[in-house]
Amino acid sequence: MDLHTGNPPVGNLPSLKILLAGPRGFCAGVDRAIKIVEEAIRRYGAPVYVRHEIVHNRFVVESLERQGAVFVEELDEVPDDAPVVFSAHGVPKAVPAEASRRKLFYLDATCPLVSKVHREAEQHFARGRHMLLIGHAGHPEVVGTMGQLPEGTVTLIEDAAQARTAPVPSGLPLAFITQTTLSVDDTADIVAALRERFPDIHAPAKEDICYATTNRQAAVKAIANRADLMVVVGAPNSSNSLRLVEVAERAGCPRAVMVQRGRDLDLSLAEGVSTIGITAGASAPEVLVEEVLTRLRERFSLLIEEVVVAEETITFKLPAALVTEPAR
Ligand code: 10G
Ligand code: SF4
Repeated sequence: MDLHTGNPPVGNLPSLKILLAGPRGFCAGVDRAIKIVEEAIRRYGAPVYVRHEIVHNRFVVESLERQGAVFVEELDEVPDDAPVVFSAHGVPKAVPAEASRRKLFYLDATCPLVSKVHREAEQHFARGRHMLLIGHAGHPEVVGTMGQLPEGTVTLIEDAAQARTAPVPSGLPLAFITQTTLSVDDTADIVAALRERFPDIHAPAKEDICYATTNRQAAVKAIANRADLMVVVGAPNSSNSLRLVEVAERAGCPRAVMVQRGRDLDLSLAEGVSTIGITAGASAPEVLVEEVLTRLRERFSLLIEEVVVAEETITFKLPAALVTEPAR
């Protein structure tokens, strides 16, 4: 019996075991960000501009484009009379400041868990601490978090080697904060190196790596050593999805690949394999996981088992302007 469809094995197709990681796919911050764009289009009409991909997924971006969203990278591409939404990854303070100066109507889809890190950064700064931000250079969340504070007050730390050697200003108390989508294990190593070098460093009261990142990595670990191949549905610019590929391989899966769509999966990878694990990054909708299953059904009769390591019930409210304010 095919556990996913309830159907018996199809024809003479060879059977293939599928382990579906749970949780996988959309997190609460992504769900909220997409709803913000959809609701803005509904209230204000197209076009609604979005600064940066609302989340790092082409399928999501293209479906919002069809509804009337226009994606740009910078605010100067937004006309004065159009609403603009800032992406879920967060923006430097200069962005809303410039939007206000231009009297643009803007909605901030920054995930509340990223905004929480922004506030931590401000509080450390207010207490005179120099900040070490653990994260990946150039990633929009890192750009946004660094941009909460004046230039030169945050040092980016990308790995344990930098934690041991990066120059920091002398005589100032230190604190660290992190990007929300990092590898839990790599970050633990980096934090250990920082604590060894700076025993008095201030740490976040509660993990900056978010619940969704933590749960998706734990779910991959739970199935990695039972799978011959791990398929991660996600995009090459999606930090949290890239981490799932790494986590799978480090947790004992012989091979992990990322696919954006079902059609991207090279079926020859599944030949001679008995079990495939499947997960999806926080920005990848479940319909794309279903595409991967449909693709595999071209050659195999699937036996699907879902392995759930955590239940997620968290949701985030939409910005007040979309709940209370009448349409313009
Ligand atoms: O994993 P990253 O940060 O690259 O983003 P994403 O759009 O792929 O997934 C959702 C995560 C965020 C919005 C960053 S907190
Ligand atoms: Fe928010 Fe975490 Fe999702 Fe980022 S990955 S949008 S921090 S819930």
